Amino acid sequence: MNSSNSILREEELGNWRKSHYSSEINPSLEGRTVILMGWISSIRDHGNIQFIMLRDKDGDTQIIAKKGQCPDLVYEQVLQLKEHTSLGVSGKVISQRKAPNGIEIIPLELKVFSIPIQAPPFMVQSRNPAGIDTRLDFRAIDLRRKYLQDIFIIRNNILKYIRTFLSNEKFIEVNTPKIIATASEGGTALFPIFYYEREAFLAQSPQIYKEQLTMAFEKVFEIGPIFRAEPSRTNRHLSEATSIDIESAFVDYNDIMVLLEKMIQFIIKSLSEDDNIKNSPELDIDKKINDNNKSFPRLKYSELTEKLRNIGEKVRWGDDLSPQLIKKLDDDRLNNNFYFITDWPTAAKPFYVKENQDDSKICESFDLMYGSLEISSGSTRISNKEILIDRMKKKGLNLNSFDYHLRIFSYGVPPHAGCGVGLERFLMTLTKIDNIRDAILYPRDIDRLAP
Ligand code: AMO
Repeated sequence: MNSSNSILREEELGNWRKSHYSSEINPSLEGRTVILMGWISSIRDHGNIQFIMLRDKDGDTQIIAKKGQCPDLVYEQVLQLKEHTSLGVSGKVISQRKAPNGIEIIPLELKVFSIPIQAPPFMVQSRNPAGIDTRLDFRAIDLRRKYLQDIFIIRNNILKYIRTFLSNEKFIEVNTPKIIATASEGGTALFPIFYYEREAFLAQSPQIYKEQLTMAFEKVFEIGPIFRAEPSRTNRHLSEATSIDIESAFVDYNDIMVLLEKMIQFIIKSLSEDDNIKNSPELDIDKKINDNNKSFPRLKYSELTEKLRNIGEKVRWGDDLSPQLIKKLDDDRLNNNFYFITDWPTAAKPFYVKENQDDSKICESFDLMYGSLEISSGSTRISNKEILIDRMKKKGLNLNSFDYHLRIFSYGVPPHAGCGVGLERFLMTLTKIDNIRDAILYPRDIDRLAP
């Protein structure tokens, strides 16, 4: 592509700087000379006129090179340009109703920063350009697609609204260790690592730390990675996911459900009013704005298992409710809707979850669902040391390895409750993504450790 007799050569940035982003140029700048920088997303050759789409982080700008209208050298250079070239353009703004932002640019001088050596293995203009594995192998190029850029801008804004909401609710954001000594969510999904002379693990969840922090800060949240050794290949499991963990003192699981409901409604409303993304074709919230302004249905675990048995499914009390089983319910309240499944069997939940006062077989817990997808789980936690020790023994846990946690419970742990929301799964419910790997920039799963 970069032949020796080419009049295109790669140049340094030097003293060129962008004067505007694409979003900042409009017909009011008619006649002005601007400097734009980005990459070429498409080129169209119409004989003596060349149309180039120059894309930057905000969108496209049309560059129009007409023979005789722009300098001869620039026209000759334009004829040699290729898609994906990293380019700077100094040019004059003219109005053009049909072009993005109502303008186009007549190029006066070009600066080519980087010429592609070969064409990428897929077209970035199309919505489904290649299988997900090929796309992930070239993820940085895949992310040049408008479709994915919209998804990650939506993700960014969801995080912004979560922080705004929780901060308004007087929570503080914390960061807890990701290299830990013991498992909080059961031993099977752990990633062991070497930690100097000892064995350690990548954190499955900040559970133990967020509970401890309620002693001092009362209301905390953390947005960070959780690591799960998930051997299954599904469209909803990652080995490294992002969790929004929330924990509060002096509340129970009912209060956390109300908080989650408010948070999700706040996010949906904020997205629907966000000028940058409210019109994005990737956003899927229209129905949710109408449906979810009321509280989400709450269905007890025992109610659901009974329903399943009534339609002929062989479900025993205590069994997990798989997505396949939930789909069988065919209940309008559950399809494409947020709802809670509450009061799970105590045996099905981790050691820190509080039993129901009247019936120790069930516990003060919930899963937040969207259709058959689990978005979050939460519970009231055990705050009494003796009860916690007793439960840990019943679960067969080694008390010595939890010594650092148990000792805290001698010093006045408040009643507390909380939940963890899987950000990628939540993003899937608000967009049209059907594979969780497109909800995270560089997914990790059993088959993928790079890029
Ligand atoms: P749980 O294990 O249910 O609960 O995880 C909470 C939420 O995190 C998301 N999640 C995942 N997302 C993608 N890939 C995975 N492998 C994965 N694993 C979990 C899900 C899930 O609902 N400590 C408790 C939370 C709490 O009680 O505060 C916990 O970790 O959306």
